[in-house]
This record gives sequence, structure tokens and C-alpha cells, in this order.
Amino acid sequence: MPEPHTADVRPVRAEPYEFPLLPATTALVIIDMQRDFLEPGGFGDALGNDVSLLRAAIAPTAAVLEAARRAGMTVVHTREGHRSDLSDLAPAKHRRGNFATKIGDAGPMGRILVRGEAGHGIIPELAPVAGEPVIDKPGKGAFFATDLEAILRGRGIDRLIVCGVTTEVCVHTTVREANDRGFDCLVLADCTASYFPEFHAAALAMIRAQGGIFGWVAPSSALLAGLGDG
Ligand code: C5J
Repeated sequence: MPEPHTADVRPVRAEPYEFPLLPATTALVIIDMQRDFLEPGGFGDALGNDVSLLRAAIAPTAAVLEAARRAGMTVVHTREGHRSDLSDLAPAKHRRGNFATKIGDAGPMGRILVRGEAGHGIIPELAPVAGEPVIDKPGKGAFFATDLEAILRGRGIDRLIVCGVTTEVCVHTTVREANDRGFDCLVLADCTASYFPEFHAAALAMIRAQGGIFGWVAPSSALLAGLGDG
């Protein structure tokens, strides 16, 4: 792929410094915006969390998704979950937490964190459209045991805009994996969320610290302005 002309770069106001957005080689990656994490009766709820805390990320992410589609950017969605026979569920992950309701158990939205169940689905506000890859991942990171890297490389993608939940778990793990694979990541602060506001703040601080050791952080308004949508 030829090196892009610098005139195509749209600088996005970010921390620790401007993120060089190049829509043709940038993918919007939306992590795990599933009913299991955002709605009562799912996995997040079973772990004892207040799932309403994640809902603030929905509207800004929907605006970014619309802008990314208009700009012709690659859009990728991920879902955390497991095969119905749980053969891809590590025993350690299954045991972890010692909660009464575990992965694979029946809940109000079907079996918890199992592919094909209602709770596993992406919330309707952010539903994928035809042509947008949906990555089913058994772990926290979107690169672990998935074909995400092959899909991104095949499209010539070298930078990612990252949204989704939760900031310090699946978003952070994915950003770390992406960083080690040579992708530049911009994490949108208001398009990510956590059950723990203090973890959200710390996770974003870790990404942008030390000159952007894992990447960049910006509000969605800065990305929309960069895309000419602000
Ligand atoms: C968690 C995720 N928190 N998507 N998953 O278990 O962050």
C-alpha cells in the first residue's frame, strides 16, 4: 500500500498530542457493546455491577459510528462470549469470582455470555450493518483467538479509534494488544465506560501517560471535528 499523502491526514485534538487521523487506514473498533454488559440480567449484572453506569457511552458512540460510516471508514464490532458447549471457555475464567450465576447459566436474556443468546447481542442503538465485521472473542482482548488482526491487515488498517466497554477490561486489553502489534490507537473518553468511574479515569490516564505509551485519548467531539462532523 502506498504511503498516504500527508494532506489526507486530519489532525484530531487529543492527549498527549494530535492524533493523525487518516480515514482510509483507520478502523473504528467498538468493543462489546452487548446487552450482557449494558442491560439488567446479563453478565455485568451477575457480577454485581450497576449496569446503568455504562449507558452514558451509547449516544456519543452512536454519533461516532454514524460519522465513521459517512466517512467510509472500516467499522468493526466485537462481542465477548462463548460457544454453547463452552468448549472455548477457560476453566479459570469459568471459576473466577465464585458467583451464584456463572457464564453459561440461564438468565433473563438467555444463557449468560453465550453466542446466539439474546444477551450476547449488540445493543440495538449500535447494531452492525452489512459489511461490518463482527468479531466473536472468548477473551478480554479482541486480538486473542480471533481473526481481527488478519481482517485489519487485509484492509491496510494501521490505526484504530476505540470505543466500548469496559474501559479498564476489554478496551484496555485490546488497546494493549493493538499497541504491541503496531497499531496506533485513539481511545474516545466519552465512548468508553466502566462500572467503576475511578477505573475509567485511571485507565484513560494510563493510555495517554508517558507520551502516549499505549496511545491517545480524546473526547468524541474532537474526532467528529476532525471528520468534519463537529
Ligand atoms: C468484562 C468487557 N468486563 N467487555 N468484559 O468482563 O470489558
